[in-house]
Amino acid sequence: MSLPQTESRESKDAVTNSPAPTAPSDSAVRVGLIMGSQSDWETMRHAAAVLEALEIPHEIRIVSAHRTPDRLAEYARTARARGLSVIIAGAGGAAHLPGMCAAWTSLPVLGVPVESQALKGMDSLLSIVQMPGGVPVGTLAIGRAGAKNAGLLAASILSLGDGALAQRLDNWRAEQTESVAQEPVT
Ligand code: RP5
Repeated sequence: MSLPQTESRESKDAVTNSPAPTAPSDSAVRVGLIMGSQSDWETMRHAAAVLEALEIPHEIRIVSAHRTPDRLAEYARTARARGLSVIIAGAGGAAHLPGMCAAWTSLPVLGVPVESQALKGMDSLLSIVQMPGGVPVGTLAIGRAGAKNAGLLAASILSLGDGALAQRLDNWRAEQTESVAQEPVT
């Protein structure tokens, strides 16, 4: 399991090679997975697991809207030019990360409300979902299911221009269907 990093091999390659936003190579980072804190990793690792299973190159960063605002601005403003196609942003509590990320970029931003201790993620959900008209964030469910579905939704978006990924995604869904038992274990 890889932990969130401040730098990754993929991102260095992406910056160094300055990939064209509309024509990424197979190995170019396509999804940015960001979270407000190390404490979010336990949730956001489920998004990373899906991206890994579907062989989608991605980078993982801690970017806090409140504690590292300049890092957020730099990350989001340069995301498209660095070749990213989708950003998954997870945060909890006063969860401004996805919304502020969407304010800085017109790339699709998928927001994952991390379950907070105090309010069970309702604070996170409402902070992320109630964006003003004009700056959208695609908001997923609270917690692990939301993170997993953010990975799958990112894959769906990317599959629009990637037939091989579309096939991997269909295979993933078929395997999921196969895995559901006819009867519960009693
Ligand atoms: C948010 O505050 C983070 O996204 C995290 O969910 C929450 C708590 O952060 P820590 O105090 O655990 O670093 O910004």
